[in-house]
Amino acid sequence: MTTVDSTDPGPARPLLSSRTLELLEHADSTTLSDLTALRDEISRFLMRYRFGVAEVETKLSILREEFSLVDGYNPIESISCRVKTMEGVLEKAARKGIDLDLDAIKEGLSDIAGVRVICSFVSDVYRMVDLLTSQDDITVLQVKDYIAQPKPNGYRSLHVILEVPVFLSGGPEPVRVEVQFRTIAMDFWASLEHKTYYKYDAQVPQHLIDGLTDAAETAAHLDRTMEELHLQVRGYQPPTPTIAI
Ligand code: 0O2
Repeated sequence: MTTVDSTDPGPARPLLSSRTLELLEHADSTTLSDLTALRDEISRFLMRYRFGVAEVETKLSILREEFSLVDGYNPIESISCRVKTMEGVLEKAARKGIDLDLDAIKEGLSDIAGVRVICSFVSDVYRMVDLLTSQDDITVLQVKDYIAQPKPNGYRSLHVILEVPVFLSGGPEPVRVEVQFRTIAMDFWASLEHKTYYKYDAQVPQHLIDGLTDAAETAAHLDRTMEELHLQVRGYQPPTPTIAI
């Protein structure tokens, strides 16, 4: 009888593919040093975005904690961050017809660094956007308000593309970050819609498209209802409807 050791990692997988190993075996020293320089340049390029994301995340976390401590109320449910992989960056640059040159990519792509902020209510979305974008060191480059004007498929969120300075040894460098603000309901919808498009490779059956459009309406309605209830819990009295005589 054979026993299976669950801690056994199994046969070691090579770090590099056999094709890469073969190329490296036949590469001369100039090619190798070129490859090393390229790797270092890419690491430095992506590093700035990681720092940019960290700066924005810190600003949001400070606001979140201040609200919790002072108001006893938390307008931010969660904050998540990601920096695209170099593979993802190159794939998107190629798709958008941007030269595969780091300066052109820096100019042409605004979502290499991304932060997603999930708020409790729509009013919190706008409050957090204001509090973040009014900070002195933040430069707003673009705002896309898909809450005020949802996409035709029902997608709702508020996107801000901003620049935040990152203080490196050579001085400050502005880094572009895309911050997406949405409510829990909007996020729930967007993640299901994303999974659906991924599963069907964009060939989504019409009944699912229709279902998603309906669900977007339901999510928007839920956001409105939850906000009204929240205001009542916080002591706000909705105006009494006037009766026309
Ligand atoms: P990922 O993996 O989330 O980053 P762009 O393609 O970004 O240059 P666009 O389409 O004008 O230009 O940008 P927009 O409208 O600001 O949307 C960018 C991001 O918003 C997307 O990133 C998604 O994260 C999200 N998004 C926009 N529209 C939809 C939608 O209809 N459904 C869902 N689920 N998400 C959406 P990426 O690059 O597509 O992917």
